[in-house]
Amino acid sequence: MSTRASWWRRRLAVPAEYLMLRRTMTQADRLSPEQRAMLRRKAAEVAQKHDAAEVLLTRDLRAEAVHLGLEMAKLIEECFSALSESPTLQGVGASRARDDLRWAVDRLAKAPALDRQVSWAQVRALRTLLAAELALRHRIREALLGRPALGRLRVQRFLTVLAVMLSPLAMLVFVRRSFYGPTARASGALDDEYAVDRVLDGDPDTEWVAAGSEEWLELRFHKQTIHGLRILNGDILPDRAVKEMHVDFYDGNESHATHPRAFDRQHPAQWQTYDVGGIVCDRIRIVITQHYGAGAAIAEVEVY
Ligand SMILES: [Ca+2]
Repeated sequence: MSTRASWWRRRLAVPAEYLMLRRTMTQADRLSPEQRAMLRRKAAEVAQKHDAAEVLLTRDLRAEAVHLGLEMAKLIEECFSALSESPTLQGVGASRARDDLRWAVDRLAKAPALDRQVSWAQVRALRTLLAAELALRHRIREALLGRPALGRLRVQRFLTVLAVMLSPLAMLVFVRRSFYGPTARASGALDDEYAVDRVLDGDPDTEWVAAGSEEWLELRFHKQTIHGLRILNGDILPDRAVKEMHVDFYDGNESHATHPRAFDRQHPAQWQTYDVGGIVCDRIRIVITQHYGAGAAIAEVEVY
């Protein structure tokens, strides 16, 4: 009888942790603000090296791309070591991605220094390494959230589960967003309350607030045909909103940029719509070229 009870307890532990985030919060409390800031810097550096390695690969600069990939993997391992007790990094998906990462590092450890000597097998290993990083990125980001941000995430998950239980349509939307929906990242954020995922929560009263003056925000998703983009300017903080921006639509490394557009300063904030008429795309970057007041802010981004 006790075996049966413990079996069910183990089966329920994963969904219970997903909803309640108890262990995640306990682990978050063990990080000092300095440790969290240092690990966030490393995570930002990981994303930066990933992007740079992709650019180098498109120019066939294989050796330097491998070099950056290995540096990126080293930083990921450092983040993993510091966050190994976090439940978000203990699941099957995280474990598989980390195995892929180590497999790729083994194959790249002795990669030659000249581009022409880097084999296609090593290029494939580098692509595996980059894919593993993408799979780990949001997990590491979640493990680095502080208690207030985790509290908001818990409320968001409760509301999502409630909506799914009440509506088959909501379930379809949830499944589609889980597997095909965008994830967001940005050059920086003012703090946890104004993190970049605020642009995808469907709530016009929450927003991403940029940390500095020259900022960008990027959405990544499975390659698909999109018809346009809607962006709602920020209006929560009195001195933070976008004044001018342009949007780059990417398919792999091919990009199509829009002309700069201006936002009027309005309260409530206005939407800008970009109709692109059906293009294949896997990444959209919003580049802020001017802002009102102390910096930029965006409340919502919708891809259609
Ligand atoms: Ca929002």
